[in-house]
Amino acid sequence: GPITLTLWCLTGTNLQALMEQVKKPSSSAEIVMVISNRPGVMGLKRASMAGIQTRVVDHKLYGSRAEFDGTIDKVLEEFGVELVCLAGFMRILTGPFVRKWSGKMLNIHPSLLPSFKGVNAQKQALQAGVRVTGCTVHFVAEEVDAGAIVVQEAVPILVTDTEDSLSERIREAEHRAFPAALELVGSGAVKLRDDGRIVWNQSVQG
Ligand code: 3YE
Repeated sequence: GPITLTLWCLTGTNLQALMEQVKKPSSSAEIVMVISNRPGVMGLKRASMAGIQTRVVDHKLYGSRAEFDGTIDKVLEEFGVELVCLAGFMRILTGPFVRKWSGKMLNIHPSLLPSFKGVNAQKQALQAGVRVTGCTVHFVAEEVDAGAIVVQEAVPILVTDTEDSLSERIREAEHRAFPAALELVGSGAVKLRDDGRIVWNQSVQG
């Protein structure tokens, strides 16, 4: 059956790419709702224009990370969410929440992990002087940006690149990589084992 999906977003361009992906007849996914921790962001507008339900869970209104994550968890349960896609979401999630959604939560990061973890990955790549970087879609594990890798796409760094021009090239790669990872997990072609390693089921078309 169709897999239900939740997203979090800022500018929402990755959300837009996922919304376009799930419209395809071949897609194994359906977007059931979008959650944002920031009110008024573009991603919420994109979702409501497409008739997708939205919720704002503003982290500033919670006294602890556990209470914030607990509220998110309740909303995900309420909507019967089966897979969570973090698309521009910038908060570190707590261990209990991450463990509960293990194998059911993907994040996208703007570098070829395990290089350049954390914030400003594009700036880190420019400063390191590497000639190739990219993006990574990975399962979310408790250690930030360290979960099992599902899809990567390499992006060249040009000698003329600024942080903005490189970020834009990486963003274009993200709009291919995230939909591809969604389908791999949604179709069952890729699963996360209890030991945190990935299993590829080659009998599933993907
Ligand atoms: N949480 C865990 N594991 C993961 N969250 C994300 C990925 C991921 C995760 O793999 N356990 C930078 C977070 C890095 C940071 O320090 N964030 C601040 C807030 C900054 C803000 O609100 O703009 C914080 O205190 O959480 C998603 C990507 C996380 C990016």
